[in-house]
Amino acid sequence: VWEYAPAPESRDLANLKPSYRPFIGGEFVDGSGEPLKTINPATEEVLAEVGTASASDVDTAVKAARRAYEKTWRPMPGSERAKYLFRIARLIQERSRELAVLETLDNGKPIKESRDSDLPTVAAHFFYHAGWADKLDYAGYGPDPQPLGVAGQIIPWNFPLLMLAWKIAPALATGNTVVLKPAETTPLTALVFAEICQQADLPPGVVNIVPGAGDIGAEIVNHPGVDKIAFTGSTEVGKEIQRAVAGTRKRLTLELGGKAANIVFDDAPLDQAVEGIVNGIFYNQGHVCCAGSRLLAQESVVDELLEKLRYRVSTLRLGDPLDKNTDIGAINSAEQLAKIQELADSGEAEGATRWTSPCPLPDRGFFFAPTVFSGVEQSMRIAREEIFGPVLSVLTFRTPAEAVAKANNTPYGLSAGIWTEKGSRILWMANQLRSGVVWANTFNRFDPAAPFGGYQESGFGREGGRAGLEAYLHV
Ligand code: TXE
Repeated sequence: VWEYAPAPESRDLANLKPSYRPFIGGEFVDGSGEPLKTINPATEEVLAEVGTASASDVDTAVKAARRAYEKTWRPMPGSERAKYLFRIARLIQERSRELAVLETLDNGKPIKESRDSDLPTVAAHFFYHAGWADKLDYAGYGPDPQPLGVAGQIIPWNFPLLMLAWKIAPALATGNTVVLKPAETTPLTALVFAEICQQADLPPGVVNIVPGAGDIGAEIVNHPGVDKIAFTGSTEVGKEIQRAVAGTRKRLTLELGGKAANIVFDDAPLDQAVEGIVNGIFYNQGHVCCAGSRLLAQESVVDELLEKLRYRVSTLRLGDPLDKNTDIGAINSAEQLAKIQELADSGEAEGATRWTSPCPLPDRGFFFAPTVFSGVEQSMRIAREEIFGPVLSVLTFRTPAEAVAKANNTPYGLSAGIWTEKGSRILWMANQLRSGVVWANTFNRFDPAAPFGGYQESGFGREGGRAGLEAYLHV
């Protein structure tokens, strides 16, 4: 019998922390927006009430960012900016346990992921960019490349703190100041990050955090004082932002949805591939823009691969995200759960074979059992649309050329995976695949030195590496 014990931490954090308010000009302020309640998706309990920003708070934040840009951050030598970024990186490490627990409570992701993957990668991102701050001339941009100014940054709920790091670290390293809006369902770690900015003595106005819903994101996008917009989220909203920015002087980078192919050849070490497939689609409940949501298996091995895969998936533990043995946590919101259910049902209705892991589901909270669809055709919605949940669609191919054609048969183009022993095939495939990232014999590996971003409707611009710096500089 499944016994679901509510996480004690969720009750401890039920009170409003003074910092769960907008952070503008170096201070936590009472936002004049309607307060929002953020819930723990594993228990459906209210975690905290968060003060939100209004349009006029966004205006104040942009002005604070502009002042900081002109008076302190832009004139400051890169070597000084680096010190602040190193300090922030170390404070993130010092507070990583608190941040990991809070991320898990607010987002629903397993603690072993937030502790062992999100938080170390967040810190690494700040360390990496701290290293660039005084070396931009070595990046080949001349002795003193100019920043863009004030960056408006809008992030989603799937990796709340990591997406913040991807946005804020390069912006600050290159001398820009920021106004960032976290997602409405996961604002908490961004506000602890604001506390860290205070602890690090970051000059007021360099980082401003404005919690709120999509309308506050739109206020940032449309504000005339913003020089650059960086957005990660749905393709739909990305297109809306692109339309809003068209005809203005604002620079734009978009990191949007995906429908990645994870391609397994018959010479691949299958057990290793199974681990990569599981990691590719079930990591973070599949709430990953680069998730390997389409498995393309060579026809000669599909039966063996499916058998191994179903066995392995049935061993995944689903449940309390704070339990360190949990592999699959909660779906972030009721809306996202409904979207996953609807798309999975469409797969069945369109004739694919549905297999669901026999794991028990808790009787409250938003959970969805790992699901594998076989016999999937390219025309089916589950092969075309981003599900953003723990649902894998399995298709087959015979030749490398057919694998490439099927992998590229998507309006997206964020990532892909290849599993084969043949190095020459990896190189040929990587060159043929229209996607920003190609992993070979691994999946979902992230490194701040490696540029990440999409082709086609997955967006444009890169985050990470040298290319990520260019997104915040006049080069
Ligand atoms: O995204 P939204 P949602 C995909 C995924 C998911 C779907 C919907 O398929 O199921 O999108 O998720 C802010 N102007 N991805 O609805 O709405 C919003 O407040 C400016 C993939 O959560 O795009 C939030 O901060 N901002 C993706 C952020 O945009 C606006 C990650 C993202 O929310 C806005 C998330 C507007 N008009 C979802 N409307 C990925 N690439 O990883 C909303 N926002």
